[in-house]
Amino acid sequence: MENFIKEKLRTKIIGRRIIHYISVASTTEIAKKLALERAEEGTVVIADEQTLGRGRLGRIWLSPKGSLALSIILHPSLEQLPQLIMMTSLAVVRVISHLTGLKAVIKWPNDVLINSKKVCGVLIENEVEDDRVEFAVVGIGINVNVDLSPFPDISAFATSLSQELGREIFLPDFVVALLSEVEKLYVQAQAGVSPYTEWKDYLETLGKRIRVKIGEMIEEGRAESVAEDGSLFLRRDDGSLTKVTAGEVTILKD
Ligand code: BT5
Repeated sequence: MENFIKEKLRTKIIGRRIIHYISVASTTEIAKKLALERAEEGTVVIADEQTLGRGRLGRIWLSPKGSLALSIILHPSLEQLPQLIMMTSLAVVRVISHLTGLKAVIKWPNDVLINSKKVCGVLIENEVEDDRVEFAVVGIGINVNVDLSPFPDISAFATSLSQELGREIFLPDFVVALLSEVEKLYVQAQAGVSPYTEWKDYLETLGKRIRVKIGEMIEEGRAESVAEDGSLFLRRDDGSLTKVTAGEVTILKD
């Protein structure tokens, strides 16, 4: 897989080094270890299968064979840090659209959905010291060629590209397109062009009544808008407005 990717990839930063595993606990865990050992920016860790894939807040991300699990080491500025989640989910939506024609949308803050079902999760982990980003690890998990029916914990609200398409897609081509798209958006962000406007257009959460779980706290209201740093403005039922930077969203009935 890595030879195919290296041959086809025309990027300058992302994929300078590609480390491919058949099975690992978590590509993000490995990428973080490498980043702490000063691995160069653009290093990509990719696995055919993860045995302990990580979601946010200690949750588990299931990555059986056929799905895509990869993590990218980046060195963004502090200002670019909040844009990483936007550029990554936007890159995933664009690539799904280009390669399959399927319409994907973004559920704030980090999910990509097709037909209201989760097809991809993004996890950004970073290390900041004295206002300097030491590194960020962008973790992307996508259900590409998987049948999720043997996974009852998620099969009701998750889907895969092959399930939606009725056929499998060539995974290495998908990886090349994804890394290229993330790089394009990353280079643009470095030149001062934020992914914000296009990202916002794909946000299915806006305008909906939602419940957000923020740690132990719960807020309810209408998702009114998003700020340039990606945080969400929620209009509570009493008319007051609150800004949410992270949380777990449930869409409520109107
Ligand atoms: C995420 O967390 O959605 C981020 C997932 C990031 C995974 C990538 S894979 C490469 C890299 N290496 C890692 O170890 N992680 C990253 P969160 O928003 O917390 O969602 C987790 C929840 O999604 C779980 O509690 C399940 O309900 C659901 N889930 C788990 N596996 C899933 C899957 N394959 N497809 C759809 N939903 C899933």
